[in-house]
Amino acid sequence: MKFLLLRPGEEGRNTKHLVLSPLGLLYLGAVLEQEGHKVELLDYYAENISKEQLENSLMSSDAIGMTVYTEDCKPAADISRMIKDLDPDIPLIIGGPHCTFLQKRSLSDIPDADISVMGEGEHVILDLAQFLQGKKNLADIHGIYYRDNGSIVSGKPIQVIDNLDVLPFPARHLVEKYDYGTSTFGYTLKKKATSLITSKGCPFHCRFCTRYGNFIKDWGFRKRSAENVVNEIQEINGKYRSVAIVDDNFLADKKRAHRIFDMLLETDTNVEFLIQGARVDTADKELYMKMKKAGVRYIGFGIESGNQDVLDFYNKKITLQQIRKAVGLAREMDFFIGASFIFGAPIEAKKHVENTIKFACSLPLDRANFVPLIYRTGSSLWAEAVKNKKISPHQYDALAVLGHNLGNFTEEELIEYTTNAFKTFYFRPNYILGQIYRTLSRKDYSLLINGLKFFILFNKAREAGEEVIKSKNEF
Ligand code: B12
Repeated sequence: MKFLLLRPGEEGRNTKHLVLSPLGLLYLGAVLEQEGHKVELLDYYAENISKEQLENSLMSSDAIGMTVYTEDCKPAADISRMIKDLDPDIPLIIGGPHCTFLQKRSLSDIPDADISVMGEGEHVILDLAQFLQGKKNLADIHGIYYRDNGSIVSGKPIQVIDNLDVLPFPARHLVEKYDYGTSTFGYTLKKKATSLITSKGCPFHCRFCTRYGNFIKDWGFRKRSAENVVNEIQEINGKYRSVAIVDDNFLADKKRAHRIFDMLLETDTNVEFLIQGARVDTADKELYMKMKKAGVRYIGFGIESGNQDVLDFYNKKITLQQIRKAVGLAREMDFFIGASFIFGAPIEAKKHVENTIKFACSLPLDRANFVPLIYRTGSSLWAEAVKNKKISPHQYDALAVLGHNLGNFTEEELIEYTTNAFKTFYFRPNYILGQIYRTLSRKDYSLLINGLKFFILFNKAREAGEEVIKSKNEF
């Protein structure tokens, strides 16, 4: 069979934030090819795909697999409609975060899809290939919803993949035609860039985080072995200059992290690493020095607040002291340091917001991202608010504002605080001089260019009175 894998996105999608390779689809491509199926991948994030181009690929395909982010529900539904207009009988399977978080509802959100897969797709897509060849019944397949005589029914319960080392490495050749890793304002990865995942889940339970572990039994914190990870890095060494490690919590198991970098230092790997999800409580000098030598260039911390009571409210289990130590160590290693902060916890008053801005400015950060708290499906805050009838169970997300009885600030105040935070953090002379020095010392002018782009866009948006901040998730 031939599978056409798609990552939908609206036109110009790739200008909104950093775009990394569609790793989820690359794993599906790998297991399908391993089973002897043909695979093609089209990524609307990486190129503007015409209807003719889609039709052309459809003609030689037996089934479609589409990854869906909640943010991209609309383009996903539009492209699904186009597919069914072009070929009403072609099976259309959806999967990815939106399907895993929204489950049954995902088939209503994407009315032209036939089957929705929750959780990991590697084993399920092979079962679905069997079904499409008449060798298996949908009712016997785990982790799916499908249409049956006009109603939406489920297959067997979701299963997770216990031993991640059994999975083949992602089929990166399917996206060799594309370029990834360019960031609009933040840190741009040296080309060619790819992404890599070494673990699934996170052992912590931050209350704002939309964790699959909150509602998928056994999702837990599962890790690939250090050997398996290093083998994959060696396989891509020479083909890719940079790798974004997209784990939710890559350094959670420090022993494994030490082993990975020890092994990398024994090889002649020449790759630059970007670590997205790092917790401050995993910072230690010996580990960071190994990371530096092995090619780590960027580290991103979830700092969230400059108030200990807010960190405790979020069950973040870190201290302000630990934050200072970790960011200080990362600066010592001359890593490019990004951090994200949240405003709007229901215990927060204006004083808390001011403390967080002051705290962010007191840290030697290269990029700070300030976002309003959003109660999103999959987070324990959202589940509690539903239980307390503050949010309807059908509402995917809700801003933490007074109007929703979810916070102490109005939407206008939240937007004013976050906009002001960006201005206060980025429009500091010592910050600007620091970035110019770092740009010159690193001879990496993309930082300055991105910084200038940010200033211009920030001012333009402010003059136009537009929101510059809404959900910008940028490294
Ligand atoms: C890397 C990453 C980013 C990067 C790059 C994004 C990119 N598009 O290139 C950056 C930082 C830019 C980013 C931005 C954002 N992100 Co993000 N991101 C991730 C992260 C950490 C890893 C994604 C990944 O590669 N996972 C590894 C692969 C193997 O898993 P996977 O993609 O889920 O695929 C598996 C299954 O889902 C399934 N599957 C997937 N597709 C399909 C298709 C079919 C047909 C089948 C059968 C199965 C299937 O099988 C795959 C293999 O097991 C995830 C969290 C996570 N751990 O997954 C969050 C996550 C995907 N991001 C999320 C969000 C909300 C965002 C933002 C909207 C945040 C914001 N407010 O701005 C933005 C914009 C998102 C966008 N549209 O791109 C949410 C999505 C929630 C949702 N309901 O859609 C996640 C899940 C985080 C979370 N816990 O909530 N993100």
